[in-house]
Amino acid sequence: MQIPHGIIESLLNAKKVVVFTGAGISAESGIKTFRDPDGLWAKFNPSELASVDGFMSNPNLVWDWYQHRRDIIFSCEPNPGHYAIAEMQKLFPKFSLVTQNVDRLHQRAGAKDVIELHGNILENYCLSCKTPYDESVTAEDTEAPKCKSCGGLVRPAVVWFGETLPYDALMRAEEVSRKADVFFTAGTSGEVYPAANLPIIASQSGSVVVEINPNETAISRFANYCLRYPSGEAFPKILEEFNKQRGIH
Ligand code: BJW
Ligand code: ZN
Repeated sequence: MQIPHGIIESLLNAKKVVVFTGAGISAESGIKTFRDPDGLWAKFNPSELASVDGFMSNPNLVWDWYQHRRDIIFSCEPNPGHYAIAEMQKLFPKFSLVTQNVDRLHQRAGAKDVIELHGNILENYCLSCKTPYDESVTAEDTEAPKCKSCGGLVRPAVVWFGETLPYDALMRAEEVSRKADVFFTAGTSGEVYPAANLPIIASQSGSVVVEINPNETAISRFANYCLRYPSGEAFPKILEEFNKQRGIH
């Protein structure tokens, strides 16, 4: 794989770097994406499984689906893409990692201060009173637990369709995107808003936008460079080239 020199040159001059990730970054860890031909939404209905209405109609079905996905995530490991991004974080004065992923694999690879736009799948809270539910849940818990404070239904701490994103996370993500010298968008289809605005904001603010995705996406046209490779190969290669060149500079 050849990394265009313009990407490395931009990184050598960059003070502020943003990496924005989606489900594709975890694909090489064995976690399914949503919109690929074998993705979750090819088999499951998002309005049944990823909305408050769906959860209210059939809480135990939704809970069980998330328990199943948690089991898969626990059995998976971060891949070379996650590790290379965590390494890159140490190399720039200002580096922000913004993810739509709920799997916490970036953190398990050592990344710090990850901005999570769509929550996380490991925690839970009460649908009614919003109190965090700190009891540990195991694969045997196939029914949605009840809140200890109000008896309401406990749900996973992810962001479903129709729900607003965590305000602070979204504000920080938009701000770092506006200020980025180099902005990577990796493993995301760019179909889901408001997250998909971030590469557009970066592009309109003059960042060098690099897309890492084997396939063309809704946001490819905003990218200065498109690397059509899996992120588990592209990020380690970028890191290697960058380290080589920075030794020379
Ligand atoms: C690889 C690879 C490898 C493969 N290496 N790459 C019309 C216009 C604008 C907005 C809307 C609209 N209609 C409705 C909306 C709003 C809606 C939305 O955007 N819908 C669109 C689908 C049309 N958005 C919302 O509802 C959001 N909230 C909101 O807008 O609040 C304001 C509001 C409130 C009330 C009313 C109206 C507005 C919330 C969105 C929440 C998204 N939640 C999910 C589920 C999380 C929980 C869970 O995990 O179950 O988040 S959906 C799912 O999609 C998940 C993801 O984070 C998100 C994005 O997906 P992602 O990461 O891009 O994955 P894929 O599968 O789409 O793409 C994977 C990519 O990887 C592909 O391109 C592959 O090629 C690539 N790939 N292998 C690199 N090895
Ligand atoms: Zn409650």
